[in-house]
Amino acid sequence: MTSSDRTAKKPTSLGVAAIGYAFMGKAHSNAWRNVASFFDVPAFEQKVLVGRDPELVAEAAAKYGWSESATDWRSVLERDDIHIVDICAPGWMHAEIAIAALEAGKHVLVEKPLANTLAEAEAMAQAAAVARSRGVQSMIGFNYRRVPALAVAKELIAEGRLGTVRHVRAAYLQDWLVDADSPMTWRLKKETAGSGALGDIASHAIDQVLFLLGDTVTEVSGRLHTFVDRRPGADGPEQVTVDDAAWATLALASGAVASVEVSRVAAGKKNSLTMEIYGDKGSLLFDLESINELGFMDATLPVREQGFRRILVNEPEHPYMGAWWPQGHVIGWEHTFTHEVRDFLLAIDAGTPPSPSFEEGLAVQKVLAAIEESANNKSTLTVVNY
Ligand code: SOE
Repeated sequence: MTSSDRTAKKPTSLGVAAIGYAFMGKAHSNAWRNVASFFDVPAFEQKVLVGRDPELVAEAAAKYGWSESATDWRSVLERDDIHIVDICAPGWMHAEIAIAALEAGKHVLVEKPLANTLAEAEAMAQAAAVARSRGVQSMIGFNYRRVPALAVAKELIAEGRLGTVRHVRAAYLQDWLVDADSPMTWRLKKETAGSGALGDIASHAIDQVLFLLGDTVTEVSGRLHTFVDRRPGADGPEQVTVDDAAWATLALASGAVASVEVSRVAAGKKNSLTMEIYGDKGSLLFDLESINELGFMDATLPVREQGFRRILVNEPEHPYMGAWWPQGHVIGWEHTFTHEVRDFLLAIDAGTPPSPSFEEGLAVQKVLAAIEESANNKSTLTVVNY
């Protein structure tokens, strides 16, 4: 089959392959397994789970609802019964698999960050544009766009309820590396992870700034820091080659300014993505550790009535919530992946490009690269070229 023959045809049931069965593979598998029980989505089948270790991947496939397992992703891409490839493998594998899958005519969902390097991200965005012209869709898994409270935040900002947004504080703080004896992992090596907290979690925070404000970044100043530069490896201490924490200020095309702060060594902060958005008519507060809540301050109210109110984002009127439980029956982190898979399936069915696209993933990657450049050069300003 030549690549020009690989225009997507509409099958009666979409065959899905997922690549990777660790943390993200498990989260995505859970979404594939549950999505049709709650949302009206086109017919699909969890066909095959791919991983390197034959026994472990077979065990994971059986546990997570996949019909089969496989160890060679290339042979899976050759199958006519596979229409969707969900890439949950680490970032260093994204570009090769995603580009091959798109060229094979498969719709691709890929975990964030898009890639470990700007060059790979650019090649992926290019491949996505070519595939899209043939009806083949692609999306990057910035799952926090599918938190109902953040989707409501975006609606309120777009409706002008905050007036002109002046500044944003975005922070993503974790503490899983606070112990200096915490062992070496692939996430702490530049060659496998690309960067540390920067690519892993600042990518989410930056994507949220762009998503919520519908804005673009023009200038960046950044700082990276590694607090523990050697960690126990299998044969003794090994060098950590990525950052533990990162800081940046971003100038946005609208004139707003965002601060971004991320850390894996913030003791007590387990998985706290906080977004604070301040406009001239109101403000919004969100914390992932209270995922069902959104704080809203309406500065157009009389001063004596002003103050942050807590919106419990659990009503059927709220995005995605009508499909779940009665009011007040809260949802959690895993639901964001179910929403992501639902939106991806609907976009494929409708033939409309889903968001966030690979191009949107590339925009985040450019900001990450600019933060790194600014930090390395100790320069106060790095211009982002869109
Ligand atoms: C680890 O820091 C991690 O699992 C990230 O890789 C995810 O993207 C984030 O959602 C939670 O933390």
